[in-house]
Order: sequence, then structure tokens, then C-alpha cells
Amino acid sequence: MLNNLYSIRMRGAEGGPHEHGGRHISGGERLGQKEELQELAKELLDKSLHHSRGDCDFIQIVIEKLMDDEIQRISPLPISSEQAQNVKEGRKIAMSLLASLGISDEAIKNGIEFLKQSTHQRGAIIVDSQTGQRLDNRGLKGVRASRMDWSKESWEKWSKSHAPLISPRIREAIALASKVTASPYTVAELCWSDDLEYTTGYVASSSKGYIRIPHLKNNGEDCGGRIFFIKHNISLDDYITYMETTPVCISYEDEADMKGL
Ligand code: PML
Repeated sequence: MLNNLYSIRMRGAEGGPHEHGGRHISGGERLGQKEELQELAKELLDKSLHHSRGDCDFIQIVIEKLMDDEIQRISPLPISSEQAQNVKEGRKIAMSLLASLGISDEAIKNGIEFLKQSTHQRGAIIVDSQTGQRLDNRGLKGVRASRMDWSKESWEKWSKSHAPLISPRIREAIALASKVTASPYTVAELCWSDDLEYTTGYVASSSKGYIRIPHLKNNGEDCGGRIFFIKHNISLDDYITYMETTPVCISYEDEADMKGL
């Protein structure tokens, strides 16, 4: 019999809770079985307490039991890397990848501008891939892709063949990008971290996979976040509901019968 999975997620802010004006510092998403929850809570707590963006004085960890039939199982996006020597080159690569996916120049320009100005953004900004308009009406809250993680077996399998890339950051980023691009309404995701010292970002799409790009910002800058470029004229409410609530487990197809997925 399959064991139920739980969603465990963390958000941390400095200066009080986010909704009372606190500055977003850290967030994290995992799925796990009951007996793993203490360890996962500790990992997420450690993440929030040791962050280069600041010292959290508000940390919330939420745990929810998931029903097995509500969990979507999807494969991880394939990963590849581009080379760039500086921010100009890195952004040029990102822009040309986004253009090759059919995103308009206006939307690309706006997406990059949003990320350059975004220092307190919590969730993603949703941008119409044709008009370039910001569509979510969420301000700094944005839209948080939530309730996703790798199955234990899939992460172990992936780790064996991607040794230099194994890190909690990349683990979370691929899980998130795989969920985001699994929506038929996502054209692409553009992301770079708002952590001061982390300058590699990515462009993700269902057709080209997860493409890492170095130097999407300068070292020491605290701007960053995520842009979800979406198709024109779709139901935004349904899109946001999928991102925020549908549980997604990243797993290889041949694991469908494995215990614990
Ligand atoms: C983040 O940590 O906030 C986003 C990570 C983006 C890039 C991860 C990678 O190195 O592939």
C-alpha cells in the first residue's frame, strides 16, 4: 500500500510577517512521508535561519497531508548549460532563448526589467508572453509555485548522473521549473536568484528544458525572482490555482509502481 505524502513549506521574513510588511528572506518546498517530516522541517528551518539576504524574525512552516489521487507525477526537465562571461552576455543568451520560444520583444524587455527592480518580491510575476503586460494583481506577493518536490528515488537517480550539480538550490529550482512548465499555458520561465552572491539563473520551457545561464546579474545585487511568461488569453485563475495548490511529484515514469511514490 502507498503511504501518503505530506507537503511541507516554509516562508521567512525580516521585520515581521510578509503580510505586515516584513521583507521576504527565504522560502522552501518539500514533499515527504510522515516519518521524514521532522528532518524536512529541520532542513527548512536551517535554510531560513542561515540566509545571506538577512535574519528572519518571522518563520512559518506549514504541513499538509496530501491525498494520493490529487498528486500529479511528472518527469524532471532535462538540464543543460550555456556559457557567458558577464551580465551582458548572460542576459543576451536569456533574451534570445525567450525569443526563440515565441515570446515578444516587449514581453522579454518587461520581464527583465521586472527582475532588475525586484528586491522584495515573494512569488513569481506572471507576464503575458505577447503583450508583455503583468497579469497577476498580486504586488509583492506574486504567485508562489507550491507543493512540489522530487520523489526520493528520482532525486537519487538524478544525483548519480549529475554529480557536480547536486545542491538543495538546484534540486528545488528544477522541481519548481518542471511544475511550472508542465502547465500547457506556460510558454517559459525566467529566473535568477535574489540572493546577493548567486548569479546563475535559467530559462525553462517544456520544449527546451532547464537551461542554466551564468551571470544573469552582478555579484552583490539583491534583485531577482521569477517570471512566468504565459499564453495570451488564458484563464488566469485556473493557472494560479494550479501553481499554488496542485501537488506535483517529480518522478521518472518507470517508478510509478515503486513504494512510497
Ligand atoms: C534561487 O535560488 O532563488 C533560484 C535558483 C536559480 C538557479 C539555480 C541553478 O543554479 O540552476
